[in-house]
Amino acid sequence: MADEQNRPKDAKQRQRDEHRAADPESGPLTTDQGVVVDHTDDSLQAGERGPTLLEDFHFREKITRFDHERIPERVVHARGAGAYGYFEPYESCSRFTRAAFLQDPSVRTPVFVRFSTVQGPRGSADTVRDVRGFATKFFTSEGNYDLVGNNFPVFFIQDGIKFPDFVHAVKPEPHNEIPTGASAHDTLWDFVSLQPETLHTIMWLMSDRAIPRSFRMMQGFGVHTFRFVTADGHGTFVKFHWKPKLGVHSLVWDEAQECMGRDPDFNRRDLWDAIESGAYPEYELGVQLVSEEDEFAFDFDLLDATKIIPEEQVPVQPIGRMVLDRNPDNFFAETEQIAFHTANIVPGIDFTNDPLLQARNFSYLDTQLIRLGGPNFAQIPVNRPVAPVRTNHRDGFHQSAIHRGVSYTENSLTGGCPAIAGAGGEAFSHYAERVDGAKIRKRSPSFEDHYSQAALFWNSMSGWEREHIVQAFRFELGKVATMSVRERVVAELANVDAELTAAVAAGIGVATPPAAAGGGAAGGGASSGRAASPALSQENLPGDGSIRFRQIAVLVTDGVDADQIGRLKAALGGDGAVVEALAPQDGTVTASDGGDMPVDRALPTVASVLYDAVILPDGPAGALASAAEGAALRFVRDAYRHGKPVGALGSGVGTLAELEPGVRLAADSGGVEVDRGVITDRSTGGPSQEFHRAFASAVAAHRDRSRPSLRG
Ligand code: HDE
Repeated sequence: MADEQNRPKDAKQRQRDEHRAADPESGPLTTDQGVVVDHTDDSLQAGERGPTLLEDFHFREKITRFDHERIPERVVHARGAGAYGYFEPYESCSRFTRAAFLQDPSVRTPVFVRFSTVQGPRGSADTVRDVRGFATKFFTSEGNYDLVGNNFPVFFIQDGIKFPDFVHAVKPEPHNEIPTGASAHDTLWDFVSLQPETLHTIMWLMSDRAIPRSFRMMQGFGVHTFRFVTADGHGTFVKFHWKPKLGVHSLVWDEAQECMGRDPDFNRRDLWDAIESGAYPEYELGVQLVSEEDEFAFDFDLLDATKIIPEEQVPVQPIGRMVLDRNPDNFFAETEQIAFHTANIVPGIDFTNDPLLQARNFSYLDTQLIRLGGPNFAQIPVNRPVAPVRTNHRDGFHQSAIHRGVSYTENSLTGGCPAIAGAGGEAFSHYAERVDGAKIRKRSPSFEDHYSQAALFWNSMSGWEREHIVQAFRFELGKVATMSVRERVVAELANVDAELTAAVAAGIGVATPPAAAGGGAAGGGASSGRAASPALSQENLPGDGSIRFRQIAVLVTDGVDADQIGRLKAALGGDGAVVEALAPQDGTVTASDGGDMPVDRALPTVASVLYDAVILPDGPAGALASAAEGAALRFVRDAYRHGKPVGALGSGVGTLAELEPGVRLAADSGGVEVDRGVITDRSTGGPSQEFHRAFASAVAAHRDRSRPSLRG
């Protein structure tokens, strides 16, 4: 926080200063009217045991204000976490867009990003299986630009008119409001079974992409095809991609479920703490560009939001980077009141006729009107553009500007101001796309193929990713009570891949249907063409090898070598990781030299699922196992079966074998051994540089996929 005060402020941060409430330390408690209050713990009453008096304006104001604290939560994406930061382009993008914030690498544009889950209410757990929202507001010099994306590149439906149906299906069942934050129930799968267009995105939802380890470790996508426009009016189709510097990493389902109980704020806390500690999350913005001449060069429609453009066909070009470096001051004022709108665009960016995007361009403004209680929500500090605002809009609920002068165009009384810029120059002008056609309520035939890209996704997955997808389908469909729904989903899967279908069917008590001829491929579903896009596999998104703000547990007990713990903390902490000494109880442990060594946390208050890796240091073998009464044992077993890096030093190797008898240890070579993410060094005194390097690279790789327990 001290650092926060010293850093130079951008335009948005300076604007926030103007709106910060009075510092509580600057004077005594007052009413909303500024009257100083003498006492706030007892209401005004007639006599010591008498009734409360209506004239107690402080009491009435305090209670009324409390009664009115809540506003409607977002109908979708209710649970979220946000942060401020900046965006800077690598070089001028003037060849394909005139957008001012994409021109000058020396200009940083302030941003606010809100990450979210979709289905659950504000108080639901973070680690549910769900799409994650990735919404960015750029406070550009030409006005606010909102890129309201998700961590999947595709969506469940093709036309926005179906959105209420989809959301009603995925939300908890209407009669009992169960399940919270989960898609594993009848209505969602009934909808899926009847709407083949959902299938591609359902494949993503069943993959580990739906349970990210961290908001810092997931991709973001604009989903729709948008349009870039140059200064001379030339249009280019564009898809937006955010790529995290730390790579794309996920939880496994067992961990995700346990996290919901151990720390329902798992992702939110990670984002907050990482920023507080200075480990700023960073993402690269990339674009896929398609010239207008190539609009019909694909075997899918660019306007269909259930399709990706495979990166092997159109490479992603990096154009800039975004860093999130400030937490908000107040969750409600900022993260809750931020109002995104897909129609907030700036000169140089425009829409396409994607029917999902067109619907969103109506919905987001409409939703803010009800959620934020009227049309003046752009005046809420977090939403205020840093570009000047001069409108003729007036009045309405919560008007906070004191407008002067007349409010119509044209006028002669205020000198014709605000002036009309006219076409060209700094003004936004809509891209002059030629459109003509009959009014029809009909889906374009070019949107018809629902299976090829579902199969493309499946074909692109590595072995472990496929196993996790099968397990996810089995879990979700296994929770569906209506057998005919399970059967219909499996019948749909038969259009994607025969192996997938058989594996899912076998787990949920449904007969394997005959292989469908869907997607035009006889016998094996659409996958039999075996087209694959390696860019879709998380295996190919490892990140920059950094372990910034990864959480590493070191299990300690009396007799531990305190110097070794210090060296571990220095080495891995030097890489940016957080290294914590966990002991059976809080306070201190007695180190081998007889001194007290501070403990960071008591083992019973944490769990392996909250850490990325664990180390058993040198110390009396077995002491930890007996002292921790199961907490250490469970910790190490969970870390091992979840494929996390496990390190052991000196006699810690013996402790590891005692705690997890299933562990496979490489033969003692007298140095550092690495076997399937288990890094050991039986010599005393470490960690050696070699151990440090091997362990850090295992943490950066996130997980060893070959542990038998992970293979289902
Ligand atoms: Fe949204 N969506 N959406 N959505 N969406 C909302 O707006 C909607 C869609 C996304 O952190 C709502 O302010 C419709 C796709 C994010 O504040 C609402 C359709 C994508 C967020 C709404 C879609 C998204 C929202 C609810 C189909 C990814 C959270 C509250 C036509 C590209 C933004 C709000 C935040 C929020 C409507 C589909 C992403 C109701 C009608 C596709 C990240 O306006």
